[in-house]
Order: sequence, then structure tokens, then C-alpha cells
Amino acid sequence: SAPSLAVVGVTGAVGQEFLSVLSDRDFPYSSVKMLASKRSAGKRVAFDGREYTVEELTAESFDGVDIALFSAGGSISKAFGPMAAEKGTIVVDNSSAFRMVDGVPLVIPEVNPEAMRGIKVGSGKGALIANPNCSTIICLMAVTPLHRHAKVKRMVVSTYQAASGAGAAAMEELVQQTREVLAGRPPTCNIFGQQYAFNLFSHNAPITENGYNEEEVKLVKETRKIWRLLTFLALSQNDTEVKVTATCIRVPVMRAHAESVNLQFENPLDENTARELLKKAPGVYIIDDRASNTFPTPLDVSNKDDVAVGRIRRDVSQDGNYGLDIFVCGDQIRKGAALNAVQIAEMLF
Ligand code: 11C
Repeated sequence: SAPSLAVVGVTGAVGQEFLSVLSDRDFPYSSVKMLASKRSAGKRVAFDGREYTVEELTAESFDGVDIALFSAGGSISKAFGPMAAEKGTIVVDNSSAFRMVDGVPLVIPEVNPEAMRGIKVGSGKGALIANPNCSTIICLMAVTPLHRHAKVKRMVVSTYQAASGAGAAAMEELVQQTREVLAGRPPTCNIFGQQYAFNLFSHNAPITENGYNEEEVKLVKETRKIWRLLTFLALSQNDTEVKVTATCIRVPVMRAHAESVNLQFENPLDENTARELLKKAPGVYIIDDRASNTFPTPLDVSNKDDVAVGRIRRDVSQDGNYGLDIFVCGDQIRKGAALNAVQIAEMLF
């Protein structure tokens, strides 16, 4: 029979997107609980042509729930995720709480589905599965097909991240600030503490001891964890892990992230072969028309499932065919969060 579902953080930007993705994909379910904080309890949400009342998330919320999709922040995931898993619920968690925990699969279904082998609805066992950070998902959707072919030695990522990554309130503030600045008024700066409209700045995640911010650290560590599990490239004892560095920037775009990715490979990979590999890659499509200067934009991919890739070119700073530059855009709320989580849930039965 179809699984019983719970959506945790259902009133947030990702929570709402969970519902549209579940509905768009005709995800089978026997029942669905809409869960959120006390503050949102009692609100009504629409799903699949019906109205549901949002319930307050409590320890009892997961009784009889097969699959729970969480996107209510790391502290809620830490407080309720393990408890739900112990009760037999399979938790797909969109926060960073468990991503780097040993034994918790960190999954992009097109990239490393084998990481969640053995986790199934109906097995009587709960589990925690982590959804990677949006910037990691969007980057690895495009880079993994190239990595499988030529093995990435070093990757340099520069991100251009949308408001949606900071939540619905940041998206609203971008609209409000744009209006205020155009009207010649000082912008309201509640979310980032500085002007966002007509500006850009270093990602708002806290800076760590070595000068990288936490978003950049996630790109480095999550990439390694996801690729480490790829059996086709199982690292031998002497192999060094892939080198990754990142600079993450917040730009005044509503809901899709863009990323410039520079790659150095262990084996040669020319740009035509790269194009062929990307053409065949699931969940990826190419926008790369040099004649008309047409390449991926955040608007091309907004509200879309697939990640767009373009600017595919040989890196002239590297010898031979060992380096490539690409530019990737993906919808942060969809493939970067809700869609990826729902695809994970689809693999559970
Ligand atoms: C952003 N990637 O775009 C962030 C938001 O670890 O899931 C999500 C943070 C995370 O700002």
C-alpha cells in the first residue's frame, strides 16, 4: 500500500515546494500530515486539491508515518529526526544537521543512489537520509558525468546564489528593497543587515576559522562525501581525495543559483566529449550557443526540474585537454532542495 507521509516545515519556502513536487509527480500516499512550529499550527495549506490544517510538530507526530520530509532548519531536524527514525520513519532531511554524520547517506539520486541501498519503506526500519546543500547538488549534477569519465582532480567553484537559499523572508525583502531603492528610500535590511537589491555580497553563512564561510565548507566536504561513495571510482589507499575550493556569493536573484566551475582532470577530456556526456546526463540540459551569446541564466531554470549547463570550454590556462570551464544554473528550491528530497523518497519503495 502507498506510504504515509509527513511534511515538516510545511509553511516554509521548501515545505511549500515539497507539496507542489509531490503533487506534480503523482507521488503515491495513503495519508499526509502537515507539520510546523506552534506558531504556524492551525494555518491551512492546499495539497492535491484538498485543504489541510497544519499541526504542531511534537514527539508523537511520527507515529505511523513511513516517510517524513524535513525542512524546518537544523535544530528542528536534530530534535525530531533521530526520534522519528527510531520510531520507524524514514526521514529525508533537507538541513545540514546530519549530512556529514558517518552512516547517514548524503544523496543526489542521479549521482550516488547506491548510497541508500537497503533503506526501504516496509522494512520495519527507520533511517535518516540527508539532502545535500543546494549549491552542491546543482554543481554535482553537471560535474559528475564529467568526473565519471575523466576523474576530477581539482574543482574551483564560484557561486551566484539566489534569495531563496535564505528563505521566503529573504525573497520578500529583495522585492521590498527593490521598491524602496527605486523610490529613493533607504532599504529595509532585516535579513542580511545590508543592501541586497542592486548589490551582491559574500554569502551570509558564518565565516569559519580558516576564512571560508560555512556554505563554501559544505561544497568542499559534501562533494567529497558524495563522490567517495561512487563505486566506479573507489579510491585506493594511496589516492588523494578530490581537491575542491569555493567562493560563495549572494546575488539579487529570486530563486535559482548559478555557479561557475573550473575543473582539472586526471585523464584528458575535450570539450566536444564533455558536451556529449552532458547531453546524455539525466536531469541536465545544455544551453550553449556561442553565435548568439546564449547561455544558462537563473530565469531559464526557475521553477524547472533540470539543471542547465553552458559556457563549456577548454581552460586555456591548463595544458592539453586536462581542464574545462562550465557555467551551471539550477532552481535552488526545486532540484536544490524539494525535488531532490522527493526523488530520494521515490527510491524508498
Ligand atoms: C543558500 N545553500 O543558498 C544555502 C541555503 O545547508 O541547506 C541552505 C543551507 C543548507 O543560502
